[in-house]
Amino acid sequence: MRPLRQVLRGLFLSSLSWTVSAEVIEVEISKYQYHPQVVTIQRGDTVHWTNLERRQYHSVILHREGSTDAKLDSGYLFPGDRWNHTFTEAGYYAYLCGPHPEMSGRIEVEL
Ligand SMILES: [Cu+2]
Repeated sequence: MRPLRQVLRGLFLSSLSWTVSAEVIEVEISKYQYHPQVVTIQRGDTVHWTNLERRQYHSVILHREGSTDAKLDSGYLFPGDRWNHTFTEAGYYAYLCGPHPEMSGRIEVEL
């Protein structure tokens, strides 16, 4: 068994590297699509969605595959609106647009 001090140090270092490496990833919404449609990120990263349409509103309804957590819903994003979410758990997240369920995207969060 590893000494407690070593374990704590490991935890500290991993949380530190999280903070240092956390990134913001942009996803644009235009022409009824999310760009890019699939994004691979690291745990702790934040994804920003921005609606670049001229007139059409969209939304982001997100859930982690296999989880029973409530879905996250951005609400309507009108032209120029932004919404973000920070992913703290690894896994595959599928999302779609409330008004246009044929619009879909995916976030893959690596450990
Ligand atoms: Cu939409």
